[in-house]
Amino acid sequence: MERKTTNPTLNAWLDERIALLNPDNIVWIDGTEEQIEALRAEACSTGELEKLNEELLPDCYLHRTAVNDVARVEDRTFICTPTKEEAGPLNNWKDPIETYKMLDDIARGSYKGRTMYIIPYSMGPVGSPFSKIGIEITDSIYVVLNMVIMTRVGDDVLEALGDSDDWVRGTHCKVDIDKEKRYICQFPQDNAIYSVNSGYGGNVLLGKKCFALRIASYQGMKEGWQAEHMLILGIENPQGETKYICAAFPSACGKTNLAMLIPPEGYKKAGYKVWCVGDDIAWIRKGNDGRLYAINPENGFFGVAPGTNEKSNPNALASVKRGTIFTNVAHNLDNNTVWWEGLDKNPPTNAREWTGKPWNGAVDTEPGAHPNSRFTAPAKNCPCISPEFENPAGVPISAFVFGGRRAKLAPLVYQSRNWNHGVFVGSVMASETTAAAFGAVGVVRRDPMAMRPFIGYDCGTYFKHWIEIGKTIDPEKAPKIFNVNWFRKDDDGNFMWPGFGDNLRVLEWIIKRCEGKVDAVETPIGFMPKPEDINLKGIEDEVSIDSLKEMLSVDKNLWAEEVAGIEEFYKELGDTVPKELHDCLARLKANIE
Ligand code: OXD
Ligand code: MN
Repeated sequence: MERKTTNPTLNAWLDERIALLNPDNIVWIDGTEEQIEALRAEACSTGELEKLNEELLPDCYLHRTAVNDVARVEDRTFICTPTKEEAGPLNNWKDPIETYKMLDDIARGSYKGRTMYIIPYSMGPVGSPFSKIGIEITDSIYVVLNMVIMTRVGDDVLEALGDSDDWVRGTHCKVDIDKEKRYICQFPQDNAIYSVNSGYGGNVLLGKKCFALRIASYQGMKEGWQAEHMLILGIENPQGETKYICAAFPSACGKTNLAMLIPPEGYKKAGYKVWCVGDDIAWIRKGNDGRLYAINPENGFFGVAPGTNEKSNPNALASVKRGTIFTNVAHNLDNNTVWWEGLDKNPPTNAREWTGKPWNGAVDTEPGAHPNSRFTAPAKNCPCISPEFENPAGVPISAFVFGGRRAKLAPLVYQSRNWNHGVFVGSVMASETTAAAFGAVGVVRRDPMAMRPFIGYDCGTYFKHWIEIGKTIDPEKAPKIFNVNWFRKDDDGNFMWPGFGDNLRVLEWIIKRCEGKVDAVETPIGFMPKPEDINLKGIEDEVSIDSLKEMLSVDKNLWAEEVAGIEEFYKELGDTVPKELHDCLARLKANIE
């Protein structure tokens, strides 16, 4: 093998991997346009990618995964810690020694007849104090091309790494895409990830969920920082001052839409702007001034295509117009472009659906795009990408926002009383499931900080880490913590809040609270806006003041049920849930009685 580095741990690991996997060829990915273009051409020649219309979608490609391999697989995802307790009750656990052996047995010789690609990548701008380096080996060009969009790839990463041992070992082997032998395993103590028998994004782009959340959350706990499943957005007021918010939502709550929000007309006219720093993951640490700062460790968006349209997210739509890889969407054969449900009302009539079968776009047929079909788009394409996107120091965080999909219970917005109470609010986050995910519809799934599938260690210990972080920040400088619910429904089952760009009306109240510019009402669950402090100008026809009052009400009976649900959840999490959170629960219980 060509040695590209003197790094002893990297070279030893590669030697060992090569001996095990037995590739025909080995290619170091340097991220140069020349190399990437050659890989695209190769993938097109084998059918792994299809080149789309160069005029309408320059540098864009279509990929189809195996039909059994279309989403993250939580039941096949394991945290491999020395003891089961370290992984905690929410994670699937496997013994690390046995699991390495099992995975090696599955992967052994599987690169025979294939090429091993070695991808040096940085999560975060190369050289930023926030950033971390990973090496992923893979036998998939699709993975290489996605990683090149989603992370920073190239020789400068190897240079930044030097001879350090602080890098994440990532092994990806397609093997046979056998769903019975599919495993996505994280070894937090070893900085290692091992993924076999999948070719789908979240399972194989190891920088994303596996590293930037599961491994990084563990690193953060050990090293005093945080890796969170949060978007980061900046709100610039007419005076040109920008405040940053980090927000966590479970899947199917419109996170990417919020991250790229377009201000309502009135706000636009007044001079408000919204800037996207990140749509999925935030790495957070204390800056020299004692405030918390966040970076987006990613370099692109791996977004859900269906439902993305001119109204829901024009910025995302603009982002996928060039240099994008589409996965499992419908292929319009008339003009060699792509389509998905919810893009517009004109499905192509001469098309292939996501599996590649002929499709005529009739509404009563199967969907054209898979519900979890995706786009992989460079962040720099986004019209509202923040000027601070590449800032190695990150952006200062004014507020953390938690949210979920609750038809009745949670008000439009409330603020926690203090940091610990905010951690409590995040810890009990829950969302009613939608058709797209997790079996039954409308069931409340607890998803603490939207991190349920992504905490690389014990959940109660993760809460404790949040509490500890709070102890190190001056309360004056700590981000304020809020909860929002865009999904409240009236008794007829209609959504009460218009959502999308109008969510800025709620974020405006949040920012004003952070600046001490607006009062609030204390309620049993926390601080709530006075209805007149949420700006309804321009949407008076859609949202009456009475409706707003309803959205800001606390139904004590429902909250009593919620308390029972939280008690049950904390019991499931066991005795690592910190006392501070039990105290918050006791206070909530007393308040609503
Ligand atoms: C994602 C997810 O793909 O959270 O970002 O599922
Ligand atoms: Mn996500």
